[in-house]
Amino acid sequence: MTNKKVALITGINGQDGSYLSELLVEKGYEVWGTVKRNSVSENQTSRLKNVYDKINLRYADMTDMTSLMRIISDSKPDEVYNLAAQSHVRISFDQPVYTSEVIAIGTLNLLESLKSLRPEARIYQASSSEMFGNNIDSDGFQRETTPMSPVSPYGCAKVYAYNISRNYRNAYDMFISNGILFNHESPRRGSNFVTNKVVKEAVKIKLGISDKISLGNLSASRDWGHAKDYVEAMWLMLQHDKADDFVCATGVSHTVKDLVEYVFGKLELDYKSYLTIDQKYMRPEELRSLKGDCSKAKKELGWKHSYTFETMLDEMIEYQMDLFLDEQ
Ligand code: NAP
Ligand code: F7E
Repeated sequence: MTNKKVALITGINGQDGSYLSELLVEKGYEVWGTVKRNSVSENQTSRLKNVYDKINLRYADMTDMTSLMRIISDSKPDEVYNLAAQSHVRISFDQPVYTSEVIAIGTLNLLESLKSLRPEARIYQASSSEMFGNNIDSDGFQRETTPMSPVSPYGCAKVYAYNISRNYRNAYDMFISNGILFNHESPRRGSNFVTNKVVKEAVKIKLGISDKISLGNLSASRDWGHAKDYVEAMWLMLQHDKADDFVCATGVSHTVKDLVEYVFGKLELDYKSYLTIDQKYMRPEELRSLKGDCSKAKKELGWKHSYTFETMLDEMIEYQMDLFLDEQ
């Protein structure tokens, strides 16, 4: 018998899952996580290398309720962090049904499984600023009370997951909190998201490995924070005295053009010599601007971010530079 708290993380090998598992292992939790079957297993757990020997991994898929029931029965979690998703917004236009099955029905599969097998578990639902679409309050911010009108299949599926989580919280008295997280990045960010794509391509140009970068909409703006700060907020939400919904953001917004200028400038490159615009990176409908007000999380959870846009990008640039120099 162990007195350790048990945490179950769906999508443990994603960007956030990897940082969260490190945080929870450090806090003394017994950590379990789901990994989705891929034809190539090499590198699938590369983000987990710091904790690989200390965690319990099981194959499971959000679309396969039996696999979720199995890992819940085996792990008997006190806390569940539902992070699994097809998380790429533009790809959600190419795969709208799959994206909805994983995020919307997948979340319902998980909640139904927990309602039957582990109703006392505290549950974190990974909700997203993409749910707001182009709604902005009159002071220029989005917050917990901002209406939601999503502009992508991903955003629509996340709104369903958000609503069903609130419904299960109220209907069945389950402890379920939504973290409405704005964009958060890190050296572990997938390289087809714009921050890591820009960093990686700029470093390749700097090292003479490449001479161009193609992007889509440069005028969209985002509130970018660091994943390490945001997983701390997930944990705080499940330690709170009541289940609730919280925005996590930095409150500062930059355009994609600002991002490109900063990264290329840091590497002493003029981006105009390398950049082309490619329509294939444009979205059928774009979310134009995000800037979050996280006053509620600050006040009620005592959460605050430590990284800025600049320090987060500096860390990503340094990481990519070291990676490419090691390979050469
Ligand atoms: P990520 O790096 O894309 O990780 C997603 C995880 O979900 C991966 O482990 C992935 O496995 C897994 N997954 C995908 N499809 C699955 C399925 N059908 N069944 C089981 N697992 C599946 O995303 P992230 O940045 O860590 O984000 C974590 C969560 O927060 C996601 O729900 C995302 O939508 C949400 N979110 C992210 C942000 C952000 O800016 N990062 C902001 C707001 C909300 P594979 O790698 O094997 O595909
Ligand atoms: O795009 C523009 C693009 O794909 C950011 C996910 O974690 O955050 C993320 O979604 C902006 C968009 O992130 C390229 O049009 C220009 O305006 O990095 P992104 P996202 O769509 O904001 C939310 C909160 C989530 O929940 C999601 O899971 O950058 N952009 N050119 C580009 N974007 C990409 N990917 N690639 C380009 O070439």
